[in-house]
Amino acid sequence: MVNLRDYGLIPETLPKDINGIPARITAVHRERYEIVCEYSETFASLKAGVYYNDGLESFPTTGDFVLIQYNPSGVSLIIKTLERKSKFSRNDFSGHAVGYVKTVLEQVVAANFDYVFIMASLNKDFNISRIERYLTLAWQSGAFPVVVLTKADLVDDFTAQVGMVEKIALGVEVFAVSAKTGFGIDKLSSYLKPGKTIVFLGSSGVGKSSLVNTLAEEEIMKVNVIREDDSKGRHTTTHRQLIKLNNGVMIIDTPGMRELGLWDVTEGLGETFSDVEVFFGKCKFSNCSHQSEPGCAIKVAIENGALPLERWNSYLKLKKEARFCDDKAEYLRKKTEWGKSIAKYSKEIKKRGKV
Ligand SMILES: Nc1nc2c(ncn2[C@@H]2O[C@H](COP(=O)(O)OP(=O)(O)OP(=O)(O)O)[C@@H](O)[C@H]2O)c(=O)[nH]1
Ligand SMILES: [Mg+2]
Repeated sequence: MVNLRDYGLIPETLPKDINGIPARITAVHRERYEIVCEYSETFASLKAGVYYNDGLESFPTTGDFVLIQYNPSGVSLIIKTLERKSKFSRNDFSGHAVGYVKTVLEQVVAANFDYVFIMASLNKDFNISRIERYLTLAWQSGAFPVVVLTKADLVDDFTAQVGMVEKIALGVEVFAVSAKTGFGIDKLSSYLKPGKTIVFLGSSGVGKSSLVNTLAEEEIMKVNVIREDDSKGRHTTTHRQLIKLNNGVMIIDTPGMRELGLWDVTEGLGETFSDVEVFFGKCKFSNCSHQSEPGCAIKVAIENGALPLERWNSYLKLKKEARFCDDKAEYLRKKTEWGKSIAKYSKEIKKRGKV
């Protein structure tokens, strides 16, 4: 028997009078879900009437807790997605998603994690604004970010890079590690606690799966042996997978994302850029646009070095994107509502015609 507490479930938080039994999603395939429940690790599919017809239930994702009707001799049936304590969600503007407003606009890609390990490689593609972007996403998710700089064995001195990240990752711990030599891994121990779930985020090739294997002390995840100056072997991990290590910690390994755009980061911005936002409200004019007005606190802070210009530019860039996301989401919501009312109206017309 599996105890789902070991998988992070707090049974006391389950809704009262539930149908079915709880389970956790460990991977999502096209139509099949890998799950773990008290009886076994098994497969499940969605109950169509719940997920497709009325469209009110949010589609499960890796890390989700769900309720299932257990089938001991075949595929179980997922009947409900339980409330999430944290999530990464992407706004889906492709128009491919089906369902009503809630599901059209939100594609949840991982759920119920405690920490986000933002991973970037020390030896190349070291990019501060990408880390800022990940930090914003992480704060937005409801979990706690940690920055893990990888491949420490390939650089002689990483103190400058760690310092640069520490400057922008306010209130967040920054570690340099090597999955190859084991350097720095012991420093992560305060996050590697039984029952906790950590999601690994970062570009392809930074060493997410390698770190899983080092922590697991076995080859759980496939890692391609690539030449360091070669881009071959990228996108080795192809789907998100929740792995439970022997020490009880769970990791959601993710494929490196090519695009990090179009996530709604409105809330996460305030936390990531708290050093920028302290200057707000200090301008001479309360409606200052921080462009050329006299007495602009931002302008002064940039001039006297209190606010680095790059930091201000990053803030503006992400803010613009968040606003675009908000507008677009609102636009699509209205459009969907409008579509629905048209459909209702034409149904009524047809009905009247029949009478
Ligand atoms: N030298 C060195 N190489 C590493 C380290 N960690 C990972 N690598 C190498 O980097 C390459 C990519 O590692 P992966 O673990 O597959 O990277 P990933 O982030 O999981 O990549 P995707 O699955 O494509 O998103 C492999 O060739 C690893 O051997 C490290 O700490 N030191
Ligand atoms: Mg991988």
